[in-house]
Amino acid sequence: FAFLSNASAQFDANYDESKVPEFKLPDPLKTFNGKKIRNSKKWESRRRPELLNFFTQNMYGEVPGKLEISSVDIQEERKSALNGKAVRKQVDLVFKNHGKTLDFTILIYLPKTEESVPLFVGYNFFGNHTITEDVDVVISEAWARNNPSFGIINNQLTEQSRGVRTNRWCVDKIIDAGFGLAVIYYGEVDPDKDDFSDGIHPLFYIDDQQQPAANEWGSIAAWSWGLSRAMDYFERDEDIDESKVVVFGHSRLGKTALWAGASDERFAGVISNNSGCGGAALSKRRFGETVWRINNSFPHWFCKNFRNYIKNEEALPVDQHELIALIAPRPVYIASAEEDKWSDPKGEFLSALYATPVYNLYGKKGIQQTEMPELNQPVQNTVAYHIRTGEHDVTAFDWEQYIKWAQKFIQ
Ligand code: GTR
Repeated sequence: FAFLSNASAQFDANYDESKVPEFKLPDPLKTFNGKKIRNSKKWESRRRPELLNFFTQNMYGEVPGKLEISSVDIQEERKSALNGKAVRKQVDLVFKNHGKTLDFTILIYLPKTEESVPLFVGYNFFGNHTITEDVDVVISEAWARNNPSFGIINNQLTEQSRGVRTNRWCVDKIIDAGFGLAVIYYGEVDPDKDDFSDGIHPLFYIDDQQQPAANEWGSIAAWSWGLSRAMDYFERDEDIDESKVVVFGHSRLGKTALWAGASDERFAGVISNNSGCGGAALSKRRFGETVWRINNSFPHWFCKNFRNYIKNEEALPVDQHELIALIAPRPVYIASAEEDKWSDPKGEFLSALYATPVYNLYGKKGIQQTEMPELNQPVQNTVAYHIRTGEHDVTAFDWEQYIKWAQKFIQ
């Protein structure tokens, strides 16, 4: 592909509703062979598996095998963190396969209580130490994308970026609401660059294999895999209620959260914050970022088979509303931002709406209005949606809504 910078890609993307192509959305309640699905049993035995298989083989890619945690190393545990209101743990998960090793660290804050607690888990973009001012959070040595405004040069994280993303993680609000928060630096699982010689992928290579096969995992599936391994750890940690773990992610990490929730049914709920193309937004609308753009700018995110749909979205036998439907009947929250046109807010809303018939099979309430809600007016059912004012970001408003919704549907 010719390289297109994100700025120029955004410039010539379609943002005109009248230029959205006409398209027919596949019916989540009709099998690829045209059989109507009338109940949750048939959904689970026939339709859900074929959809999951399609997304696995043609979009995110298959994980080529199983790998258990080799060892859990509690690097540090403090009974009194965040001014005494929380317990803090930094837990290192180590993986070994084919003579190679990978480890990643989960930073966990839990409210102080005797009970096991529900938890939000999500990745961060620039290291665990960015989400809090807490000076005891260890700085990752993994490769990071340069970001001079955070003092990140030479792909190394330093003390200078401590606390720079506190605005995106309302740790105090989360703890005060009785939830724990676990975060992981995504670069420890797979550095976000078009290079399959690093991160988790090589641990699965056979002989002199250099990269995944065309149906095998890109980076989004690799990051999702990491979340599932974190879940393996939560199952072992008595302070965490593993039946109440909500996976959260923003943007590319929102795509990751959706895929983690779809592919691993142990997650009790999913929050997609501004996930856009390849996440909650319908591909067939070709609004903002498209299948072509995303594979062009980020060739490593999806499996190679997904390239068959570049400028060919009409050939897709699925769309992203069916990714959301794979999460049913578990609660899912899709959120957009008004100025984040690149992520196609309307396409995100429509996905939530068109996933609703699958939730209805379980007697769960999805999105019941066909028009998008007003700005900053969340609709919170088992399927929830909001569009807030502002840009592509995670804000206190977003977290306030997620907490309120999770208190109702998860806690
Ligand atoms: C953009 C990309 C989006 C979204 C975003 C992000 O460059 O085009 O798909 O993932 O990055 O992750 O912030």
